[in-house]
Amino acid sequence: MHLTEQARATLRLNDKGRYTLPTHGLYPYQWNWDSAFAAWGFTTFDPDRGWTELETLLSGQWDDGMVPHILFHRPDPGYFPGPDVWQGRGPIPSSGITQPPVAATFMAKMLAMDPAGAPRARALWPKLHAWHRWFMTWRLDRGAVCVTHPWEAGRDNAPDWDNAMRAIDVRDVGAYTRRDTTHVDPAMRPTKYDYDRYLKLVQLGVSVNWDHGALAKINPFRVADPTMTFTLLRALRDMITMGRRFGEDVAEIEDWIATLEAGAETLWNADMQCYDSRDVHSGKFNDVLSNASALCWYAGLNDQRARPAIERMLDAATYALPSFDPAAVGFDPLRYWRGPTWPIMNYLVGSGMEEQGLSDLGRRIRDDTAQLISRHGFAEYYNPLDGTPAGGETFTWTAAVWLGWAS
Ligand code: 9WN
Repeated sequence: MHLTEQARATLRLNDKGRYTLPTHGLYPYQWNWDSAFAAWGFTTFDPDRGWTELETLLSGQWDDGMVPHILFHRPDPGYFPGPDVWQGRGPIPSSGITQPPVAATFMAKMLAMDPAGAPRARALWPKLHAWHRWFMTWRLDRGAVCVTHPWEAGRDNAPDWDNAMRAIDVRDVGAYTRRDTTHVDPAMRPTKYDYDRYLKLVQLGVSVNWDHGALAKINPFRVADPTMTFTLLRALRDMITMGRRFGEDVAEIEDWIATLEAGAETLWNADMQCYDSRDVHSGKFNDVLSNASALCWYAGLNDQRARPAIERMLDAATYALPSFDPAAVGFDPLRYWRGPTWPIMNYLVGSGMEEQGLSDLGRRIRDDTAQLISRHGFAEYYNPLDGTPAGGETFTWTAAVWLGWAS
């Protein structure tokens, strides 16, 4: 079967009717940013199904505007922590945190591919607007967007969180059974040290019924994050373009963009020459060079300062952009967000580079991603040194990246 047909078959395989799983087994629910990729991937061959995906995602929106990172449509014992642990308070059982807000940007892409979907996009626009307002209300620190849980950033065990994770007291976290390590090799996954802290943060959220104001007061983990800041910045730009077309008032969004642009500058680590996460409690940078810095171009910033460090990371890898600097202590080419290269990030970074005139680097990331997929299939992520596929197989976002960009 030709790869494009295989990619379509992968989306169909993971399709649960109105939403798409990232992959069977390991991730048996609807995840937020995965779903935006699924919607876009479907739109390349079945736009109606693409729009339905976004509609389902936004049907899980909480009263306060937050769109959860996981929607637990149907219980599945194969994943931990499930709905009973999270106790989200939305219309559909959910987690209590969100994920990088890429959905508006993918909606704009879908609209360009399928202009007939305009009425559906128009109906979703206010919901996305409310979600973005939620970020601006609850999550800013000096204009940069904060995460309150490593899972929220979508880059779970990235070294960015190591300092903040150390401050979490896990003595009373209790016993629990992980399920992820029954699906994939534990060497590719976050450690027990990480999971104890992930769980503790969930327990803290539940203890205040996911009241964002109350949680901010007791949460030891609050990190201003380039991924969140840059994805929101980009989403807002796309919201303005779509909002004008739909006759919406976009003045407020223009103000938000100015706030986030100033906030992005507070994430520039001049010593490291990269955008870096900043621990809100200590006020210090984490001194981590990761692929998140390279999202500045996706955010619409024409920033030449960030190029040399990213180019160094690319040169140190054989395939595409590693998630963590290969020259740094602790780089691990197989362990999740501490080294591997990820199609989801490669697309966001690579397409942003192409838009901002760094086409040589963007093309390189695109070609490498295409090579990884054609040699090793639609894996969740890959070893950037030798291309070994890792994590879940038949992965939705990798299939979508093939259909929308790499093919
Ligand atoms: C926790 C589904 C998700 C992705 C994240 C990725 C991973 C979950 C997990 O899988 O996180 O949210 O259990 O490891 O890190 O980016 O959305 O694919």
